[in-house]
Amino acid sequence: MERSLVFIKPDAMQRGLAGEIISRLESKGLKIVAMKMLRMDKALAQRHYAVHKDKPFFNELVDFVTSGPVIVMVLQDDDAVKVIRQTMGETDPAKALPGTIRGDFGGDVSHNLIHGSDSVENAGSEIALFFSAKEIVDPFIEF
Ligand code: DAT
Ligand code: MG
Repeated sequence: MERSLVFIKPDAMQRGLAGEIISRLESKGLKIVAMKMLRMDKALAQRHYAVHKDKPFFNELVDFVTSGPVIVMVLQDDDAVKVIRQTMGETDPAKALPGTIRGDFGGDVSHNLIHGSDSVENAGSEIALFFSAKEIVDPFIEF
């Protein structure tokens, strides 16, 4: 079982796409094991995107992702990281295949609707940035 950090970015929230995006991820078999809505402050956004701190788009990225609320989730499944990245599509929506979230709902490279961790290792540190251990709930339900 693998876990990944996903958040629905402010553009998707503003466009009313949160439900559709969550629905696609659930339909694909990913289990929600943590979820909350928040507005990131600059410090959190800078830490989350620290690997990009020397990129020319860093300030624009931090401004965008702090511009409104996000829904942040921990999703769990076998191969969660890869499955989520495939469901998201490529970073640039213009290059993302039809059938992917970014391919179907468009936007541009700066406003691409969704974040998903790119490796198991990064997923672990990203999850720890947003959630404490007790906020992550085991998805096993006994009726
Ligand atoms: P991803 O979100 O697909 O993991 P990434 O980690 O390379 O992509 O970049 C993080 C975010 O930074 C991305 O979702 C949007 C923004 N970004 C990436 N490349 C960009 C570019 N060339 N111009 C503007 N923003 C960019
Ligand atoms: Mg990335």
